[in-house]
Amino acid sequence: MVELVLYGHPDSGHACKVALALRLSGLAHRCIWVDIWADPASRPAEFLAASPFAEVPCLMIDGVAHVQSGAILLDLASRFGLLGGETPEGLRRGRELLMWEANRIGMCLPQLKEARRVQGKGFPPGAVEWLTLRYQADCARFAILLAEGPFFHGAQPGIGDCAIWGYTQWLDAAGVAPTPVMAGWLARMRALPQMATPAAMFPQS
Ligand SMILES: N[C@@H](CCC(=O)N[C@@H](CS)C(=O)NCC(=O)O)C(=O)O
Repeated sequence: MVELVLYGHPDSGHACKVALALRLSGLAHRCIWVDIWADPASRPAEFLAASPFAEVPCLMIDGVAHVQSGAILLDLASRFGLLGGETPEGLRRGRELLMWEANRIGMCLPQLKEARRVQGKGFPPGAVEWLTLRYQADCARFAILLAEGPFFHGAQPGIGDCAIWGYTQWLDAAGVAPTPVMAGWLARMRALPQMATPAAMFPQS
């Protein structure tokens, strides 16, 4: 059996993407809480040895470190043939969704959330407005990509749904509102039996 160990933190949407994929996959795994707000040097030595930027998520697969949430999701889908990785078309769909997410909605939402947390401190004038405009454009693209749904991968959620969930779960914290299409998908995601709160995904040990 493959050993899967995920380093993450409940405030990291990137780590939540991978935790959700593991939960949906049904693959046995263990999550290890890493304090992303502490001095990186204080993080566990085995984590620092595995993650080149000392960032989460970092997924150990049989002792081999895997970083960058999108790359990890693609690895899981193709290695285990799940969450879109069952077919070449599903995998292509996953790749397209992940690239869109990383470049667009997964770029502006974490920044908007952070801007609210620090009350704009350190953000140049106009940055929040620019990010908000990008989010508004992303909302229209979200509807095009979801199409008839109910999930981005069709009848069942896949890696694309996990990636897009990562930060859309925190629209309130980012100070933006969901469109009706987005609200419907978020409700379906929340209703998944494998869904959990970020704190339950990464309990502090
Ligand atoms: N592009 C990376 C982003 C990872 C990232 O930014 N991780 C943040 C948490 S969301 C982190 O570990 N920050 C702690 C630090 O930089 O010290 C991915 O997709 O995995």
